[in-house]
Amino acid sequence: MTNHWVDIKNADLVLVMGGNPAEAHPCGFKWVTEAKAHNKARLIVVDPRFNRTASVADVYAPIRTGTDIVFLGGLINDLLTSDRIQHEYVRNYTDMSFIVKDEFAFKDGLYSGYDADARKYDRSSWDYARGADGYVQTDPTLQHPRCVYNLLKQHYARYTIDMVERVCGTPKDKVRQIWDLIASTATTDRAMTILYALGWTQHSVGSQMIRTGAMVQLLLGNIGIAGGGMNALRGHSNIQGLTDLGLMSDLLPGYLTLPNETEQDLQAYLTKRTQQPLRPNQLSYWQNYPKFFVSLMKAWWGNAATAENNWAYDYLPKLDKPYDMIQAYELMDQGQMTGYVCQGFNPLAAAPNKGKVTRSFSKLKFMVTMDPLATETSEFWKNHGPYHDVDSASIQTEVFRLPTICFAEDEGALVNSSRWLQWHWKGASPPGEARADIEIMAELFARMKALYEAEGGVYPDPIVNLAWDYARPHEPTAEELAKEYNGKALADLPDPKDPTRVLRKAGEQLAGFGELRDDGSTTSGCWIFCGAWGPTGNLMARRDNANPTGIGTTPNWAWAWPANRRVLYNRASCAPDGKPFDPKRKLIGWNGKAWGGADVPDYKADENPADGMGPFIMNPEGVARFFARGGMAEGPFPEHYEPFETPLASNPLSPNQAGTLSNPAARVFKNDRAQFGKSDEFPHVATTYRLTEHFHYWTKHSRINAVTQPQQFVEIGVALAEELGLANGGRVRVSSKRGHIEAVAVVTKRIKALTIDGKTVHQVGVPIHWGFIGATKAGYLANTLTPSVGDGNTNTPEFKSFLVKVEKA
Ligand SMILES: Nc1nc2c(c(=O)[nH]1)N[C@H]1C(S)=C(S)[C@@H](COP(=O)(O)OP(=O)(O)OC[C@H]3O[C@@H](n4cnc5c(=O)[nH]c(N)nc54)[C@H](O)[C@@H]3O)O[C@H]1N2
Ligand SMILES: Nc1nc2c(c(=O)[nH]1)N[C@H]1C(S)=C(S)[C@@H](COP(=O)(O)OP(=O)(O)OC[C@H]3O[C@@H](n4cnc5c(=O)[nH]c(N)nc54)[C@H](O)[C@@H]3O)O[C@H]1N2
Ligand SMILES: [Mo]
Repeated sequence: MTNHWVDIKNADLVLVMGGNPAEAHPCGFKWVTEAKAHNKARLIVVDPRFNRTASVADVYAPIRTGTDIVFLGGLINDLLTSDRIQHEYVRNYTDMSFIVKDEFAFKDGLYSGYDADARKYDRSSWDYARGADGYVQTDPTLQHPRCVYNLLKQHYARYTIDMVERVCGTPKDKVRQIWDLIASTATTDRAMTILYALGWTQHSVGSQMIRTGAMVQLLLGNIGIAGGGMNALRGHSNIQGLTDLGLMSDLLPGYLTLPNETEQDLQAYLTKRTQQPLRPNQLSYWQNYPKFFVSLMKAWWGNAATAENNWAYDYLPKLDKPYDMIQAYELMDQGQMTGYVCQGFNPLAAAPNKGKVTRSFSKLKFMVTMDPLATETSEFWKNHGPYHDVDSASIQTEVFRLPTICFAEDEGALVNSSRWLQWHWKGASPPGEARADIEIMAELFARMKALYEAEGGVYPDPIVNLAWDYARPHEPTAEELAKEYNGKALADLPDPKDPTRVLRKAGEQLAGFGELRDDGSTTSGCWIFCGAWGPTGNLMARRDNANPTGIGTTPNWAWAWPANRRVLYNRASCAPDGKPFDPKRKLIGWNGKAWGGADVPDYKADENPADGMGPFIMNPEGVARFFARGGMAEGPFPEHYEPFETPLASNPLSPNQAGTLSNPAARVFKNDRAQFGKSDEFPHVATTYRLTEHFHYWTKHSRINAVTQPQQFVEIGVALAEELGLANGGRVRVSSKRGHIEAVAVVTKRIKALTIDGKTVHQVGVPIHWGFIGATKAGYLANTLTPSVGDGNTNTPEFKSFLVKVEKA
C-alpha cells in the first residue's frame, strides 16, 4: 500500500476493483465501513461477480475478467477530454510536460522495438528527449505534440465508452455513473482510494492493470494524500515481508536487484542503479544505492566482504532468467531441475495446471516439504482416485516431510499491507517433533558448510564465509535476525554535520537508513527496515494507538517502513509552495524552515519548496511517470490485450495486427501454449477466488472450517443454468483444455451473462479451497483447470481468466 489500512477512513470515495476485501480482508475492511459511516464515503465495486464487497457497495458494475485496462483506459480518456483532472498536481508532480524521443512509436497494438521471434521489446526508444545540458526537455505549456500529455491523450482516444461496453460488457450507463463519481475527486477537497488485489495481479497483463489504476490516481491528484493512494491488499499475513526481504528470485532485500549474468562488474552494476537526476534540483534518492548494497554485503559476509574484493560481489549469484514457479515447473519438466524444497507452500494445490505440476514433480530426484500439515504436494505421488489419478509405481521421487511449527507457535515481526512491521509473540508451544523453520534452515546450512569445509567443492567461499554470529548457531533467534535486518555501526561513525562528534559508536544499532555508509563501516540486512530495531530498541513491539491529529497515522503503533512513514509520497499532499492542498486532511507541511506534521515527510526534511524539488524523490525526474520509460515489458502506456484464453478471435483495439490478441511480451513455454483452449470447445469464461471460511488449502484440516464450506462448488449465472438445464445444487463437470473437476452448482443472480463484442458470454466462478487431503469432502483441485502462463513483468499466473466448458455431471 502507498497508504495504510486506517487511512481508508479518510476517503470520500473507495474504488474496489480487482479485490474482494469484505471476503478476503474482513478485518481491514472495517475501515471502509468507517469511511462510509463517518465520512459519507461512497463505495464502488467493479467485479465479474456481485460479491460480498459488492453487497455493501453504493454502486456495483459487472466486468468481464481480464478487461480492466479498457475500463480504466476509457476513464483516462474521459478525464482528459472532459478536463476533469487536478491541474496543479498533474502539471507540477508528473511527467506530462516531458518530451519523448522521436524514435518512440505506437501502432496497432505494438510499440517501437518489438522483436516477434524473441517476444521481447528493445526498450531503448521508450525514453524522454534530452537537451544539451543532459536534462530532459519539457514543454510546460503542454503544446508540444510529443509531450507525454499529448501522447497519452492520443493513446487513450481509442478507449471510448462504446469500446468499454463492447470489450468489458459493462453497461454504458453504469460506466458513466462510475466515471463521474471518480471524476468528482479531481478537486483538492475530495480523495479516492483504490483497493485492489488478485483480480488485478493474476492476469497476463496484471502489472499494467495496476499501472492504469495508478495513472488514474495521478490524474486526480490522489497519490500521497490522506484517503487516497494505490492500495494493494496483500495476501498471507507476511507476504509483504516476503517481497521486502527480497525472496523473489530477481530481488535482494529492500528492493535492491540481483545482478544479471551480464553484470560481472560491481562498478557497472552500481552505476546503472544510481541514476543522476533527469531534471535540475532533483534528489534521485536511489543514488544512495551503494550505501544500501555495501551494508547488505557486510551484513551477509562480515569481515569477508572487503573493499579489495568488491564487497564480495562475486559471491552473489548472477541471474540468467527469473525463477518464478512457472519457470521452475518447466525446468523440472525438461529434466533441468531435479530437487525441490517446498517451505510453507503447497504448489500442487496452488500452482496453475496441476497436470503439468504432477508431471514435473514426478521427474524430480527428491522433494522436501517443510509444513506443519500433510499437503497435497507431499502426497503428489499417491493415487487419490478420480481426484488425483497417478500411477504411483512409476514415480521415483523421494519425498521428505519435515514437520514445522506454524506461525502462531513462533515469534517475530509480520509485515502487513500497510508496510507495518508488527512484532508478535508466541501463542503456544509446537507439538511433537515439529521444529521452527529457522532451526531447520540453520541446521541445513551448518551441514552444507561442514561438507564444503571438508570436501572443498567448486566455489565454497560464499558458503564458508557467510557471517553467522548468532549466540546459538543452530537456533538464531527472531531478535537476532531483526537486529541484523536493521543494521549497526562496525566502527565509530563520525557525524556528517560535525565530524568531531561521533554519531554512532561501533557496535551500536542504527536509527535509520540515512546513517548507512558505502565504506564498509555499517551493516544492514534490509535497508528499508533500518530503524525498526534502532538504538532505543524494538519499535515493532509498540502498541500505542494514540492518534493526536485525528488523521490516523498512529506513529507509535508498531513501525512502518520506510522510516516509520505511514503515507508514501506525502510531499504530494501539499501544493508546490508547501501548504497542504486540503487543510482538513493535512499530513505534513512546510513551516518556513522544515517539513513536519502528522507523518514523517517523504522528502528532504529541510528542503525549501521554492527550489522546485519534486515529490517523487525515488525517481530521477523527481515526478511521477505517466510514460514508463524502459520499465515495463509491454510498453510505456498500458494497452489492453486479451487473456491467453479468450472468447474473442481478435483484439478489438488492434484487430488488424497479428500477434496482439494477447500480451505480445509475455513469456510462454511451447508445451504450455499447446495446452491453451479455444472458445469453440470451451465457451465459458472462468475465474477463481477465495472465501472467508477457508484460508487456501490448509484450513480444510480444521473441522469447523470444513463444516462451514464442506465441498467444492462453482457459481453459475441463471441464464447459463437455464441453457444447460441445471438446477441449483446439481452436480456439474467443469473442464478446460488441461483437465476437469466436478462440483456442486450454485445457480445465482450474482453472475450475469454479458454481451461481449455482440455475443453472449457466460462467466463461471470457481472458489479454490478444496482438495483431497483434510477434513472437507475429498475433491478435485481447482488448479486442475488453470493455464500455465503469467504476467509479462512478474510471471504471476493468469488464475483469474481462462476458458472452460460447464456441463451436467
Ligand atoms: N478468508 C481468506 N482470506 C484470505 C485468503 C484466503 O485464502 N482466505 N487468502 C489471502 C491471500 S494469499 C490473498 S493473495 C488475498 C487475495 O485477496 P483478493 O484478491 O481480494 O481475493 P480473490 O477472491 O482471489 O479475488 C478478488 C476478486 O477479484 C475478482 N476478479 C477476478 N477477475 C477479475 C478481473 O479481471 N477484474 C476485476 N475487476 N476483478 C476480478 C474476483 O471475482 C474476486 O471477487 O486474500 C487473502 N485473504
Ligand atoms: N486458481 C488459483 N490459484 C491460486 C490463487 C488463486 O486466486 N486462484 N491464489 C494464489 C495465491 S495469491 C497464493 S498466496 C497461493 C497460496 O498457496 P500456498 O501458500 O501454497 O497456500 P497455503 O495453503 O496458504 O499454504 C501454505 C502452507 O504453509 C503451511 N504453514 C503455515 N504456517 C507455517 C509455518 O510457520 N512454517 C511452515 N513451514 N509452513 C507453514 C500451511 O500448513 C500450508 O500447508 O495460491 C495461489 N493459487
Ligand atoms: Mo496470495
